[in-house]
Amino acid sequence: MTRSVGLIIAESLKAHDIDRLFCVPGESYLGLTDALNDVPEISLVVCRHESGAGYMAIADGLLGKRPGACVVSRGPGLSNAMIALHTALHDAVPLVMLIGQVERRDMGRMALQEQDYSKLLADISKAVIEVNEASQASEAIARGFHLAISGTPGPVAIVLPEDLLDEQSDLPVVPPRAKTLPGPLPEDLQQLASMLQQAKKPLIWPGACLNSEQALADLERFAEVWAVPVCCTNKRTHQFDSSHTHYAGHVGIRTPKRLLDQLKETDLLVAAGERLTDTLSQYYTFPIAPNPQMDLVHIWPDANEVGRVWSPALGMASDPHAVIKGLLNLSPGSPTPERLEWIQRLHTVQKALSEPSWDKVEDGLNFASAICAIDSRLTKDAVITVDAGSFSTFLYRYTHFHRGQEVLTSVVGAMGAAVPMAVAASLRDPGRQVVAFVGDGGALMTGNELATAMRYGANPIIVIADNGYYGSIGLHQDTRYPGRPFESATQLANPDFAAWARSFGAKGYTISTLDQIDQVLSQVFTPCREPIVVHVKCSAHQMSAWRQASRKLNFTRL
Ligand SMILES: Cc1ncc(C[n+]2csc(CCOP(=O)(O)OP(=O)(O)O)c2C)c(N)n1
Repeated sequence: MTRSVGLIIAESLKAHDIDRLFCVPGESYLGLTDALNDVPEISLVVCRHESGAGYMAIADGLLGKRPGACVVSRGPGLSNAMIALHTALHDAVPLVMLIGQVERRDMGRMALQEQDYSKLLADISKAVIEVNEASQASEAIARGFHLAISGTPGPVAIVLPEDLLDEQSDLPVVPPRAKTLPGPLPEDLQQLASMLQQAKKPLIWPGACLNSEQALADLERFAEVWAVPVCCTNKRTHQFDSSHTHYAGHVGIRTPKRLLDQLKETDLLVAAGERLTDTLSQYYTFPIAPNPQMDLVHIWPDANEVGRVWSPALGMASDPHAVIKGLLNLSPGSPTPERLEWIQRLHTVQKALSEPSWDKVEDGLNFASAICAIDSRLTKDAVITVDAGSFSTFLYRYTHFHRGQEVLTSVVGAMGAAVPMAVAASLRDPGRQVVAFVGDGGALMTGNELATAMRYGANPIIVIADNGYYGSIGLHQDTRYPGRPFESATQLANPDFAAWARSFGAKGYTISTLDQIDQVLSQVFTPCREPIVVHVKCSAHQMSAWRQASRKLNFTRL
């Protein structure tokens, strides 16, 4: 049947399980927005900023266990959306971003908002697919989705010239291409099994590429059967249940020394679908790059990544779930008493660090008090979205995460992810509890997506930790230049966030004192149709769960 390329693209997205497309509209892809009227299976979610659309697509993809998709306009639209490409690339999250382009006859003339995407996105995407032939439109979508999930997952850009979308074609929709999973070599699996049997203090770090429910259930069984403790790696705190006896704590950007000193005794570190990175490896010291101080086994589904920074004792270019399943079919032998003591010791140390104790501070709430009260109200299947900032240290320290929960964030630390991700999560599963945690800085970067929540009936709870500063950066300055002022670069003037929320039609509450916490939270954590914003007036002195500022700050709120 002859129809427009715009319609062929929409049908191709549907064939790839896309039922929700996040966008800010643009004149460069009118042929697609018009065609979507004829594909009712895809809902268009119109956002207030392209970064919001990109973050929502990332969250929707993670929850749907397939790439999320968004569409943005040429030049300026794409420029606003690039933060999502950056996060997807670093976090190894599949994402398909469609981008409008000028008409083909004008290319190279610097026509309105024209940009050469192959150059611009060369270092921030896995591939840029430029569609210049109607006959290749559907094939381009199939290739884009396949590339996004293959090897190291990541973002793919598909560029659609404006005039192409109105061209007619009778070509059929190209069906999705199956994911090809690399499996472990039998001899590598045997070697890993014998390393695990001989190790005195093995440790597992799961990561981005171990994310299906089944994979995480198998990881738990593997930990038990093979007697191996498991850490949650930087911000991926839902991958292993914190109450499990084999849970060995959260290793992230600032891992407390008490835990780190214990973990460093490991003689066999298995990074299972974890890229490692500078932040997780404590800036290349644990494991030491390039030659680790322990036996390192690096499992990642792309041979280019294994051995790129570290020289592992065993590198496996394999799907980590396939490795775990393979090990579950092999015999672990009996664990030694030393090994059992190791598991128990790590669990005890991490547990002590998450005990609900904190210092009282003068200039506002210690955010720990709010976090501990919220923790007991989080459901076992809550979606928790987290922005970048020091406030998140309280969440990662004091929350007792469960495996059925889902933590969504920009692991690489791009601000502005939490609110849009929470909106997307709430749309994906309206009955599920969705709670966003964001600082006062991040809240006003993408908090305008509250309007998107209102328009589409999403109802996340958004907790804003207002310490009056870009606190994380203030603390960095304080560490680098102790005693020197950092207010000029980091202090913020904030609105009344509860009133701000109400101006959108959402509900808004404020917590300023300890005795307001329970009273407010009991209203917040009851079923509600609207989004809810909880404005927590926090201490600036206690910006982090692990340390206070080295000197008295300007406590006057601007
Ligand atoms: C988009 C973006 N811009 C800048 C930064 C650098 N940065 C990291 S944390 C931070 C401050 C966050 O402030 P806020 O949201 O108020 O949280 P707080 O650290 O005060 O808890 C900044 C500016 C970043 N990570 N991402």
